[in-house]
Amino acid sequence: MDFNLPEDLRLMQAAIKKYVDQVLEPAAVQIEEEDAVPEDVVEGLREMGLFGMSIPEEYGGLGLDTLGECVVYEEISRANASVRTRFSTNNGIGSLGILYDGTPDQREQFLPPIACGEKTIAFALTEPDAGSDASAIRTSAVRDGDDFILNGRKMFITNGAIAELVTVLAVTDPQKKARGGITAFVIEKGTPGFSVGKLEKKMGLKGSGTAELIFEDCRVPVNSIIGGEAMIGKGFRTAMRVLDKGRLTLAAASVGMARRALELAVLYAKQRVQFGKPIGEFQLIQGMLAQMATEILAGQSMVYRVAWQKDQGNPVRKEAAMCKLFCSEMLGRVADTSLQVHGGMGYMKEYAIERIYRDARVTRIYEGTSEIQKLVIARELLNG
Ligand code: COS
Repeated sequence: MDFNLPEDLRLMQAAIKKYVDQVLEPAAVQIEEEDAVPEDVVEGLREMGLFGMSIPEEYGGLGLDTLGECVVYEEISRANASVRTRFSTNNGIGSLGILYDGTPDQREQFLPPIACGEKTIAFALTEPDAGSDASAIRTSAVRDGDDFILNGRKMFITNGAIAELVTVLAVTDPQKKARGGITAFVIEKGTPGFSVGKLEKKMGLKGSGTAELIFEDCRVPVNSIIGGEAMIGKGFRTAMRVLDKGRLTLAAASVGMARRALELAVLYAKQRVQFGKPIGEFQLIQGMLAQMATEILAGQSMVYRVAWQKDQGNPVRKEAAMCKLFCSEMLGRVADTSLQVHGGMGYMKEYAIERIYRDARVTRIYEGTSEIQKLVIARELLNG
């Protein structure tokens, strides 16, 4: 077994680390206050090719494998969780359906502008009455000649307000639902009947826009179906495959955030003097640091191994759910412990751990709650 990252990946990791330290860290306060990722930061992400890091080179992407993608997400997430979400939908949940199941024409048309970051793509599955129970979506797509007419509302859509393209899951056969009744469409901004609704105000992830999308008699041609006619009714499976990968990359991001929380705790433990010595000299603090570091290594090892397993062509549905479950829960514990090491200072906005603590909370919820991950794991154990 060789646990060394390939040379080209190590170079990329080093370049991103530099970008994080020189550009993203200093921009963190601005992102938080303005609740937006500044355009010069977005341009920097474009220049590094990050909008298309997992998209094959033939479509203008970097063509990184899953391990490479996880390493990048981990490194970027050390700085800021919302910067990751700015480009992650282009690599993951937004574009993957087109990559997996799109027609050759759809790939040619949509992937190059997504890969270079000229266009942002979002993924619209969740609805007010369909969160964990994804197959309960109600947005309908009714056939009318060579068109489909969509009606319904999507909520909590990351990048929804800024996206030029959206992958939308809609019901084409209410009787069949998840088994042949849900279809995936790719819909362009500006299509009559498609509009952006409410922008959410969130506890954390400031800078990552979360929007409601509204479809009112939105007419789209049959060739908006990802994969064309042949894929009518097969969209739920596409969405689930997309989420399998999304869960793994989110686990990698959780590891990156946890690493940052630990770095901050170590720094603080060395600097903060109480009872006449740095608090890092007290065994109770040392115990916290040791526990955090150990859990991070466990999470990172899982992610790298499962990413490698996926890159070998193995199914990883259960393992991706395990990574998401463990790493997001681990991040919750690490962020909490790091804040505890900071004491009262950690509760103050001027310390980065306050933001990380809030940003961490949603990782146990989005792209499938911890409870859904357990359900996926248990089903595989019992039925696999
Ligand atoms: N890959 C490929 N196909 C999958 C799949 C996967 N990971 N998971 C399910 N499917 C297929 C099943 O094989 C089944 O098709 P067949 O009957 O043809 O075999 C179909 O999809 C329905 O699957 P299932 O019966 O498991 O559906 P359920 O309604 O019971 O729900 C869960 C499945 C709970 C796993 C799903 O609703 C889910 O992931 N929920 C969470 C949604 C989520 O993560 N939301 C976050 C917001 S989106 S960013």
